[in-house]
Amino acid sequence: MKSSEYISLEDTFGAQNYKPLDVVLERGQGIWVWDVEGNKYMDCLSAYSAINQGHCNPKIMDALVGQAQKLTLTSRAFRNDQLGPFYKELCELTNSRKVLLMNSGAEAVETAIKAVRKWGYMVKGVPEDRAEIIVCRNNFHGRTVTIISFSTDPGSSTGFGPFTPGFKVIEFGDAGDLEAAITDKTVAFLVEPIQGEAGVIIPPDGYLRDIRNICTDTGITLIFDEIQTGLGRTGKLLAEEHENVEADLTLIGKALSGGFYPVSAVLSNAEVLGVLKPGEHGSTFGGNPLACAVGRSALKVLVEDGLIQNAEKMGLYFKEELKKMNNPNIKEVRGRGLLIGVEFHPETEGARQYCEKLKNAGLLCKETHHNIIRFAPPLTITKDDIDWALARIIPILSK
Ligand code: IF1
Repeated sequence: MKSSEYISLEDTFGAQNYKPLDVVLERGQGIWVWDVEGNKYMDCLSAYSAINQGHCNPKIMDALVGQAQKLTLTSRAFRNDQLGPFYKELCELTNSRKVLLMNSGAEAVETAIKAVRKWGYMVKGVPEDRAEIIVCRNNFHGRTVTIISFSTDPGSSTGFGPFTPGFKVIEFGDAGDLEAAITDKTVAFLVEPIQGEAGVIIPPDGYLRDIRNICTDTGITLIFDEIQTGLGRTGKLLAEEHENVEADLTLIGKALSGGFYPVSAVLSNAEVLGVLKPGEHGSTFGGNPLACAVGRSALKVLVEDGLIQNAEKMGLYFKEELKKMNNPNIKEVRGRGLLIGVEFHPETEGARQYCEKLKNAGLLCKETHHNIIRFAPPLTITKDDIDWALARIIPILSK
């Protein structure tokens, strides 16, 4: 079948909750993907940072296939021989004390919300059903009803009410705003260390440290959503390391499986996860042996293949070269590691059109809003690959 036939099948039988670029992919390896006509593209999105280890990473694939032939799912009614070792490796790597495994990123966020609410009632003494969680304007944490209840993007929430109460929105990057919003009912502050969907928004230097101090001083839990920024993407294992801070709860997902399988985790440094008792939370697939085997391998690849350091080095090179473009329509090039945003002045409205042109030149990326392009290739990318990308990006984005 041709691309057009696959596209027509999708459009005929599928819900239209996406507007993808018209490229039908059938194969991937490392930073490259191929469409059904055999055209080759560099993937500069990495499935929104789930493919940090590169497409079909052979070591993770071996772990997946090996485990699939042994045992895939036990449910948590029984124990399995992959769970304990995965917990231990995750805790040691991230300096955490407790882990709770789920599947999607949104489920990790939901888990954190439940845990900090219960912690608020049991440990902090907040009156039952009155807990408040502070979040930031332009946040993106997922698609469930509770999570979109505190989205400030009308496109994500309009028409899906009634919403879950108990959230307060403040400005991102302004520690004073956090301080002013905290009350005796506040149980947590949930924030992305770099806002991804909002357009790779990097907070001012010192912000992560300031909010850490405020949360400590006021006795509220700090939750970092590192589902997109974590696992090497920004040149550190976790983006919180850029300011040497540790959240009380850290949420990871996406690249925790290298894109083979949905695996997410709530990492806890404090007592928060301790409030959950048997029967109070769970998931059929969360913590299954296949997910654990894949997750163990995905972490091992990140560390042993030096992908975190590579992201730092290659990201810096990529960003500095992009900054040399002198197109007056470009407002800013910014990024940390291999999470890079190119923002055009809002009136240009051209981000999607650039993505179409880049696709035709053999490079896949995705706009966020109408005026920002995000470049986030797999962390396995080399300098030669980046030069290949720049040779296509610069002529297209320069006009
Ligand atoms: C889609 C965006 C990226 C996330 C953060 C939680 C989740 C995400 C910081 C939920 C998910 C994905 C979802 C995906 C698009 C994508 C995205 F553009 F929408 F914002 F990456 F930038 N926290 N982000 O970024 O994780 O439940 O999806 O596993 O199509 O909705 P999930």
